[in-house]
Amino acid sequence: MKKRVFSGIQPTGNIHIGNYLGAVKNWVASQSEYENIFCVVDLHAITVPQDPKALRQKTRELAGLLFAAGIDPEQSALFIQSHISAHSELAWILNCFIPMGWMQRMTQFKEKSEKLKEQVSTGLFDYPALMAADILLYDTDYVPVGEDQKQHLELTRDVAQRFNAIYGDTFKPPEPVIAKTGARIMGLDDPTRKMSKSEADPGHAVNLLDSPREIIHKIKRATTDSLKEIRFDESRPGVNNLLTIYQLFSGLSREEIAARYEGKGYGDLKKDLGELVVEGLRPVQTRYQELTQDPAYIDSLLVASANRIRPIAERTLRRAQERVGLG
Ligand code: ATP
Ligand code: LTN
Repeated sequence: MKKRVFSGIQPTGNIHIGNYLGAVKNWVASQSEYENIFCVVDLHAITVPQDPKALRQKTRELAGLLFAAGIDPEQSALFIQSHISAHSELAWILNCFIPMGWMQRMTQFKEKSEKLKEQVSTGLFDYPALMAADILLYDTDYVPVGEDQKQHLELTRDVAQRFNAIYGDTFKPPEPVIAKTGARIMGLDDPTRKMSKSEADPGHAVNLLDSPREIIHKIKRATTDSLKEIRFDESRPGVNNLLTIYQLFSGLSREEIAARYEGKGYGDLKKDLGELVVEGLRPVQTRYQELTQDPAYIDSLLVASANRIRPIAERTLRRAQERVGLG
């Protein structure tokens, strides 16, 4: 029996190389080893204000990009969260016994709510309960995510264990899988903050659909420091971030990269990195253009996936409903 992997990604903003290197590339690489379920989490997206038309379009665009990046519909399920109502239904049950104090500790909520101020919804606060439902519905073994999701995964494990302690064995506590390199790609404009979809500055992130010109321009303008030497060094976040991106797109070791840039300047590194990223994203972009010629095909793949895995989710939901005395 293959172990089961579940992960999700929000159809908000533009998918960037942080999402790609920290999450999607790893999902693609380990597809044959596991039974995979990947989810475009549109219910999570509406925790912050969205334009309805744009959300529907972004959801399809993201699904197309995930297929283009190598998610193979033969090996992996890829579906839209709102197509399986068990996600919302289990989230409600979990809501009713997750202590408020656990939720109040979530740093992502604190960060996002500071930015949104009076627009903060109850759904944003409750985001981790829905995420726990996503994962627990499928008896997930592993959840590959970027570093920023670690706390939500810990909460999910705690939720499973607490529920099991109260009602008897119901949920499988999942294990997070966080890559050693690339789990936290930083913003190009400000390398002290994580690269994020919801950042407005156009120089912040390289998006998967950026043109070669845009990619080269953004990398050229990336913030570094006034020192000269090019080496991996956590205390120099700008150059460290560029070198990490270089490492992941080139497949070279840190030592090989350090040797290659000995005695060279930031200009050389940025020029080469721009070209490397352009070439690295080219196959994804080409495949995306091909796939989107036929939007109905993408939709049919999403629906087929949802139909295939819905019974798993419904079985778990029923188990939880029975345990708490519903129905
Ligand atoms: P936002 O910052 O607007 O919340 P996001 O960029 O974090 O969005 P998500 O859809 O929330 O995007 O994340 C999808 C996946 O990408 C998750 O596994 C997440 O951990 C990972 N991820 C997000 N940002 C980065 C980053 N800067 N570096 C590495 N992985 C990342
Ligand atoms: N919260 C995640 C997206 C997400 C997810 C999930 C990831 C929603 N449900 C389940 C893994 C498993 C994010 O913001 N990156």
